[in-house]
Amino acid sequence: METTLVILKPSAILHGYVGQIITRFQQKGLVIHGMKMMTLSDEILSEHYAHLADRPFFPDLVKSMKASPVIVMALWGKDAVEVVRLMTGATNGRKALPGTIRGDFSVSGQENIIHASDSIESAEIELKRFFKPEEIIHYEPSSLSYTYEPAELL
Ligand code: IDP
Ligand code: MG
Repeated sequence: METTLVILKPSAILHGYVGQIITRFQQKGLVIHGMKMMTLSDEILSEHYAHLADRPFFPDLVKSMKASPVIVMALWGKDAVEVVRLMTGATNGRKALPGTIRGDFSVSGQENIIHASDSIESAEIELKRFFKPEEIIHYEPSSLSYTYEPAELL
């Protein structure tokens, strides 16, 4: 099993899409192990988007991530990192396939509704960036045997 980080960005919060997005993750079978609302600082955003610091849109991106509080989530499940990235869709909402979260809720390259960790390594780093250890609470719902086949639970 893996845990991945999702951020519901201001474009999700300000449009009122929070419930619909969380519902998608839950109906897929992902388990919420952590969730909180927070305001992002320049410091945490510079760290989180360090790979984009020299891009011309970086100041706009930081401003957009501070337009409202965000909701950060730790989602747990089999291959959770890959599953959530597939559900997220391509970065640009106009290119993201219908059926994905970005494909269904965004027509923008920047205002693309959610962040999702792009690898197991990134997920580990990003979960530590946004959550204190005690804010991630591991539990296994009793429905797990209806979510996965027995071999997948090993
Ligand atoms: P990802 O969110 O799909 O992993 P990244 O390349 O890591 O994509 O970019 C992080 C975020 O920066 C994107 O989700 C989007 O909000 C923003 N971004 C990326 N490329 C562009 C762009 O070309 N114009 C405007 N914003 C962008
Ligand atoms: Mg990324």
